[in-house]
Amino acid sequence: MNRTFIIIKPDGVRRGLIGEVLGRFEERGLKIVAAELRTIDTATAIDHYAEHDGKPFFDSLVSFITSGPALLAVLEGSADTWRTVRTMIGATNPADSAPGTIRGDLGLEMGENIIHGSDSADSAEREIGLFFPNL
Ligand code: DAT
Ligand code: MG
Repeated sequence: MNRTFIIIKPDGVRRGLIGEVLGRFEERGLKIVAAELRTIDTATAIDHYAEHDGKPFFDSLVSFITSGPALLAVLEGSADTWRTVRTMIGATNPADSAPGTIRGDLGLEMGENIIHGSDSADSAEREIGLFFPNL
């Protein structure tokens, strides 16, 4: 069992894309082992995005991710699940996110880019602990 963490960001929830995005993971064969619709509080958002603290987009990133309900989920696969999910999400820059990926099919913005996915096994463990401490 190998897990990773995703957030369908407030833009994705607002646009009604929860089913579309979770459906892609389910069709791929990943199992949803936890899911919750939650408006992330500011302290948790700052902790989650700590690696970006000090960057010019940090404040807008935190206010965006806390701007409304987000869908938090833990996905489980057999191995390298974080990497499988990142590949399905696509590149951060919309100019580089390939068709067939979530961002490449559904988004066109650098900030409001629908979904977050952990970027390493260590990040996955840290983020699952931050958002689902009882899991
Ligand atoms: P990712 O979400 O692909 O892991 P990241 O961790 O580098 O990307 O950045 C986190 C989020 O911050 C990203 O989804 C969108 C926003 N962001 C990143 N770089 C940015 C930039 N140069 N300008 C504006 N927003 C940016
Ligand atoms: Mg990241």
